[in-house]
Amino acid sequence: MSLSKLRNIGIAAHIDAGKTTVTERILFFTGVNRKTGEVHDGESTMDFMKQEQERGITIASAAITCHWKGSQINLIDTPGHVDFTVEVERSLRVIDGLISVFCAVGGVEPQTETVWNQADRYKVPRIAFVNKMDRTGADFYEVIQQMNKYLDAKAIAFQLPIGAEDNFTGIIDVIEQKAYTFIDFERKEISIPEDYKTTAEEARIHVVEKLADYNEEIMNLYFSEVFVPSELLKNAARDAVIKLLFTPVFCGAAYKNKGIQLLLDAVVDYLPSPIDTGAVIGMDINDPEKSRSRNPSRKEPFAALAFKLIHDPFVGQQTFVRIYSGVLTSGMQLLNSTKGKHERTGRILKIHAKDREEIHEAGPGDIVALIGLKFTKTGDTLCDSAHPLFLESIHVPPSVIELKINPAKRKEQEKMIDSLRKLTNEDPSFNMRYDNETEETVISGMGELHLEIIIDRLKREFGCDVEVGQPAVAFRETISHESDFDYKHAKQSGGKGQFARTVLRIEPNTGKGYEFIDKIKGGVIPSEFIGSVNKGIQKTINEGIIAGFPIVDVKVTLLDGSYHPVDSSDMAFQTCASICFKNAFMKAGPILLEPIMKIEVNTPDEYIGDIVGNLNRRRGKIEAMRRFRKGAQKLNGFVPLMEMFSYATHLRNISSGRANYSMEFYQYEAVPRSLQEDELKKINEKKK
Ligand SMILES: Nc1nc2c(ncn2[C@@H]2O[C@H](COP(=O)(O)OP(=O)(O)OP(=O)(O)O)[C@@H](O)[C@H]2O)c(=O)[nH]1
Ligand SMILES: [Mg+2]
Repeated sequence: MSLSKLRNIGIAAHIDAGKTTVTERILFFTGVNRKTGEVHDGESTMDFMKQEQERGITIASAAITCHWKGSQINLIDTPGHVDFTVEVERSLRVIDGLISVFCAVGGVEPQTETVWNQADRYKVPRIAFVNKMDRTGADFYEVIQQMNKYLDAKAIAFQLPIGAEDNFTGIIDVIEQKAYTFIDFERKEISIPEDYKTTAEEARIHVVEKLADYNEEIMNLYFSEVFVPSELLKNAARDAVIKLLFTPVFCGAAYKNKGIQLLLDAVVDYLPSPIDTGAVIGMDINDPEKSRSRNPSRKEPFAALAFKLIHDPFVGQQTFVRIYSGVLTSGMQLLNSTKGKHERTGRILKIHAKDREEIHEAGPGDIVALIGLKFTKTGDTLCDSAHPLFLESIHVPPSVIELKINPAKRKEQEKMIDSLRKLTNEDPSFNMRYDNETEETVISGMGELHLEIIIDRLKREFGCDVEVGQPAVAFRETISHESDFDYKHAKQSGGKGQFARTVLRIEPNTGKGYEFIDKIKGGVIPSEFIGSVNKGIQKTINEGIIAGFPIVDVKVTLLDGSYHPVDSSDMAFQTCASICFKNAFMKAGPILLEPIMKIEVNTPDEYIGDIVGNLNRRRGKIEAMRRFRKGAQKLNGFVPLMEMFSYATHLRNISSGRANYSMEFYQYEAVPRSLQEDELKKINEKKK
């Protein structure tokens, strides 16, 4: 198959918009499945995890391959719930095109905006599908307006719905000026209904006008008032989609089997192949200023990105990679340039939801799972060791909720840690740490649901029963100003003593993480111990100082020091640096950082006063309020996560269950000075 016939695409949207249902119907209409499995019956092919089936939601992204009109489509279905946003992130990183799904009633919802921004970040061309046209309140034109207003999507209708809600009976193809209706599982061409003729013609003129902006040939025809052929319009539209200039909008009702075949046509017609996407641009491994590119060709050196790890009880660890260039064969030696280590690929598998097929070779554009990799993690580059490069990694949001976890049976401690480690390998937004003071394991993730799923998986997949504490906020620690400290660590206890001295300067490094600078001159600390100093500091950084939370955003400069030819050692320098750093930290105005969340509340008008009042009491900041439906408003703002536990119940009580909300991480901010003292006391008391 020619690469121009390949479509690597994803499907993303707000929770419940119908992504999985659209995917299921795609499987059905392309002949992969003989029957349609419903998400709410726990019978979809894509949502095959037990936890997904029980809850009727998608948790992990799943991939499937199908064929349509001579093209091969590799499709990744992603979850909509904010807690699993890293699944969207990694999928967007490796796909060439996206179907952005909208609910015809809900329009642009909070997660739609998030996903849209993520797709912008990875520059993924997209088309829009307005689903659920059969639902009460469905309004195709309103959704397009919202896309333009809130997403700046430059959205244009490429289809028009015939009727809406219960009367949604068909779809008009604007470019071809054809109409279709859907009977059972068939689409049938009909003539455009009389009362839609003018609207349909106007819609086509609108498309022509828009495309004239990007295409000279169309512009000339338009000005000479000559009919613009459909083929020309489609080619120009394809070009504009690939250049991210605009978004064609399609519609349907997946659940009612309406509009899916036309959506598949649109995927083939408008979304890019790896050839259209062109060369992937990476970085030279020695010089980040120099770019290195790879064309999607079998003749180029091998380059691929690992984007997902799954622990499979039958085949062991599966590492999913997207290949950009070159050829991969089983047994081949590769360089993991991110880790600086060599890897040998074992078997190569093609994955279809939960089934797998072994293949012996894979090339540009392929998405495959590799067995047998040892060091590779999500976001790592795999490449030809003779032609190394770094590819852009994957953005991972911080984990903001944590809880303590203990094995139900004491002797299962090791098994629990081992299982948790496997889960952290799979999911970069899930972390674990050991609290030295309380001698307990603490796990952290994106939200309460995220951790609930992890605990459920621990039980079912790993047979590991655990006891957990209450979810709490994952704070961070940092400093507010610069400070220096000079510390000498000297111990003489019988035989060989310990000696090390370090002088450290620490400064705030907002948003830039941890940085270590070595300014030692004249070998006053031998080079072999510089690494020990860094290691000692990093250990302390992970453990925290004022409340046991990881320290972020500090720049540490090693200014001076001294050593002893006999008594100095790696250990002595680690201990010295750690104590020196702790002292400098305490002098530098230590502060506690708390996660601030972006919140959106949808509510009928009558509750708005109570909701705003309540959010204010939770230290919330309201940014905007807008009407999104008659008698209902959307409220946007920011709130500290710490104040938001039990908010769901509260909101239900205030609004008699009629308001709903969604929340996602925004950024870390300092806990207000007036609260820090109290908070620290609470945290440290809990540990006792
Ligand atoms: N009326 C109507 N319901 C639909 C339509 N498409 C999907 N649904 C229903 O909406 C619910 C959610 O659908 P899903 O396909 O699971 O939505 P999703 O976007 O995959 O949800 P997450 O993966 O959890 O974010 C299910 O009960 C579907 O049957 C549609 O076109 N019309
Ligand atoms: Mg889903």
